Amino acid sequence: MLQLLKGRVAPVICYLMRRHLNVNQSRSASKYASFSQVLQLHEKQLIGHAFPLQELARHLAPTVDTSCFYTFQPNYNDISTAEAFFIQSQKHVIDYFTSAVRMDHAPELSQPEVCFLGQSNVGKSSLIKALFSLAPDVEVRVSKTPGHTKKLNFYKVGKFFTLVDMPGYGYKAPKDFAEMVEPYLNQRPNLKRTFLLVDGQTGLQEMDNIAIEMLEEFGLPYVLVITKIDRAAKGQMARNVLQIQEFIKKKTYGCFPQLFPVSSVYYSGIHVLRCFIVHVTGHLTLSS
Ligand SMILES: Nc1nc2c(ncn2[C@@H]2O[C@H](COP(=O)(O)OP(=O)(O)OP(=O)(O)O)[C@@H](O)[C@H]2O)c(=O)[nH]1
Ligand SMILES: [Mg+2]
Repeated sequence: MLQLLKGRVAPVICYLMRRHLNVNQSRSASKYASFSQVLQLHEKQLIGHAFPLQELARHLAPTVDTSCFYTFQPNYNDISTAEAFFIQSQKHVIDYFTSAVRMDHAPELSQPEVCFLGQSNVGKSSLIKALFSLAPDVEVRVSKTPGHTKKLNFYKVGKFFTLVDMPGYGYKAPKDFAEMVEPYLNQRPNLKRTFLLVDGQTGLQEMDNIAIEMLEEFGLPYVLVITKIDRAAKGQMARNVLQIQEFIKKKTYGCFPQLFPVSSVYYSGIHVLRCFIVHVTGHLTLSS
């Protein structure tokens, strides 16, 4: 699959480049929380930051079908409009609301909801934290230790929608993971979209396939988000993205055809994902 990349760069150079990039980026990561700051970048950097899939497409051979990379294509105005939903004000409160360990403890809410599912440590809580980076008072706990999130945690975005952080499956998953998560997914009436997170370094793993089977069986609409893209080398990313796109095309019904690659550390892909969330919860129609 590596031969799909236009040119090969020696792994050592790749590694040094990434290290260099990471050092420089880490100094200024929070600078890019807002799309208005990303818009200040030169076009090439802007695309790389805001549209990681399009950046990846530039490095693929022209024979590779990348049409699904462009299924959801907001323009800059759409992205800025959507971002306003994630900015806190007196009238628009963004905050942790409550937690639940069982479906019958979940709050009854009429506003649309989206949830974040994936293996323990894949970056669910970090992603929610990154989405809320323009509302820094919202406390979202992340940890290096897998199995950190133990409950369904509900975060309200004003009157508009709710984000739900979930415990992870796999290593160190809470014992009652299935009893907590399956009824939620199967019965939640206001659940508009499930975001299933997959690590960009490893691609789909056995446990992810089981989660996908469950989502398919429940007939839920879901989206695959590729996490930690700042850690994955370009070749590795390309291989995983193309394999996953192929899998979606051939084996799934409920999965959105486009992947959403993100880095919660550098906010790459976060602005488009905010826009997608506002769109699927019914608060934004794309202008083109
Ligand atoms: N480099 C990098 N690290 C990340 C990213 N997202 C998460 N991490 C790290 O991955 C680890 C796990 O992150 P969490 O967000 O707590 O993962 P989680 O999926 O919520 O894990 P559980 O609650 O245990 O299921 C932490 O050390 C994060 O800092 C990312 O985009 N880039
Ligand atoms: Mg967590």
